[in-house]
This record gives sequence, C-alpha cells and structure tokens, in this order.
Amino acid sequence: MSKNLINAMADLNEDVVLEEVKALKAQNVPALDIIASLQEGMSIVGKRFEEKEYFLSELIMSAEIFNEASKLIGGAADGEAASRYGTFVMGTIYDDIHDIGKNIVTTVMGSNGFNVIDLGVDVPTEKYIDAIKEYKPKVIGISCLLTTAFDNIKECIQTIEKEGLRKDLKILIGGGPVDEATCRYVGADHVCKNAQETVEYSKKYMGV
Ligand code: B12
Repeated sequence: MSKNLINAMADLNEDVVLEEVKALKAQNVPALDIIASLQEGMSIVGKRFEEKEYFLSELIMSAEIFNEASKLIGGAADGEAASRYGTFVMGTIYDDIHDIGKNIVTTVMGSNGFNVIDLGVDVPTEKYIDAIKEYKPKVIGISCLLTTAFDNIKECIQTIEKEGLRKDLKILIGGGPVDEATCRYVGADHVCKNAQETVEYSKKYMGV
C-alpha cells in the first residue's frame, strides 16, 4: 500500500491524491492495490468523523475525492469484456445511499466477465425481487454501510425466501461495517471484504 496515498486521502488533500494515483499508475501498480490504499484512507476519514474531528462536509469531500481518483484509475481491473460467467445483480439496501464500494465491486465484476445489473442505491426489496425474477442471477450482492440498515437487509432476504427465490441463489453482502456476525444476523450466504473476493467467490460458486 502507498502511505502517501493513504495519508493524502485521510487528510482530504485532493491534489496529492490525484498526483499520487497518476504516479502509481505510471509505475504499473495494479488498480486494485491503488483502490486498497484509497480505501484505507477512507477508513481513517470514517474514524475522524466518529471522533468528531471531521463533519458531514468532510465526508462529502472524501467521496468526491475518491470518485475523482476512481476516474483516473479507469477500468479498475482491466480484463476481458462482458459476461462470460452469468449475471450478478447488485444494489445498496434501502435507506442507505453509500455507493462508492458498490460501484467498485460492480466495475470489477463487470471487467472480470460477469454480466452486472446495478440496481443503484436505496434499493427497496421489491426491486431486488423483480430483478431476481427477470434476470435469474446465481449471485446477488447487497451493499450496506449503515448498521441502522442491517434490519432492512434481513427483511429483504426473508422476503426473497418467502417468494421462493432463494433456491440456487447465493446472497453476498458487503460494505464497511458488515462482518461475519452481520452475515449470520441477516441470513446471507457470505460476506466479502472487497471486490476481488467477490470475483473469486462468484467464480467458485458458478463453477468457473
Ligand atoms: C463517503 C461516506 C459518505 C458519503 C457517501 C457518498 C457515496 N456516494 O457513497 C456521504 C457523505 C453521502 C455519507 C453520508 C452518510 N454517512 Co457515511 N461514510 C462515508 C465513509 C467516509 C466512506 C465510505 C466509503 O465509500 N468507503 C470506501 C469504499 C470503497 O469502501 P466500502 O464501501 O467498504 O466498499 C468496499 C468493501 O466493503 C466491499 N463492498 C462494499 N459493498 C459491497 C457489497 C457486496 C455485495 C460485496 C460482496 C462487497 C462489498 O467492496 C468495496 C471495495 O473494496 C464512511 C466511513 C467508512 N470507514 O466506511 C462513512 C460512514 C459509512 N457513514 C456514516 C454515517 C453515519 C453517515 C450518515 C448517516 C451521516 C449523516 N449524519 O447524515 C449519512 C447517511 C446517508 C445515507 N442515508 O446513506 C457512518 C456509519 C456508521 C454506522 N454505524 O452505521 C460511517 C461508518 C462513518 C462513521 N465512522 O461514523 N457518507
């Protein structure tokens, strides 16, 4: 990981973040390694927010810097284009509008050969249900950054089950505060800490 990049992201120093990303790209550092440093910087932003050193304006700024940096990184995990491995439906659960992590996962899944259906943010249960019926994915992903929305994931998964759509479907969850205990609580199949894990799990499950 790049200490300079982590610190610049944590300190919201946009110019240095963008310069550092360009420099790392020029050194052929893999896109996912650059993203890992940015994410580490974002964790520090989150801690500073918790400790009231940063406020909402800083959170918004951190998101803007992250998005600018992502544009520079471009096609995150350059890989073969389009859909060899089947369909992956992904969204951020309702009441939650965080989408940076979701977007990284969808980009990386797409560039690794999955057909990605991105439902967006603040996704209600019905939208997941409709998408499962329409696209018949083998794997779906639910992103969540707010502990207050864990019950929404639980409700969503229970409804998917009640509708008889759980058979042959794996439900992945992810997002900063999500862990194994959350996974058990909401009744998901698996939790992935990053995009690469999501690719590996999905390939394994789809028998690739
Ligand atoms: C940026 C940010 C924002 C931005 C979001 C902008 C955007 N477009 O997403 C804005 C300013 C809008 C925001 C708003 C709020 N936020 Co906010 N936010 C953050 C921050 C700093 C970074 C999140 C982030 O993007 N991380 C970087 C990405 C790349 O990481 P990631 O999401 O974890 O994703 C990776 C993995 O988790 C995984 N992954 C993610 N999703 C999925 C899904 C699947 C299926 C899989 C397999 C993997 C996977 O892959 C990704 C890539 O590796 C976090 C702090 C933190 N440490 O997370 C707080 C944080 C999440 N926010 C928080 C809060 C409280 C809020 C607000 C309630 C603040 C307020 N008072 O209004 C609002 C809520 C708005 C809402 N209704 O959703 C809290 C949540 C606390 C809690 N216990 O729930 C945090 C933790 C900050 C803190 N420490 O207090 N926020």
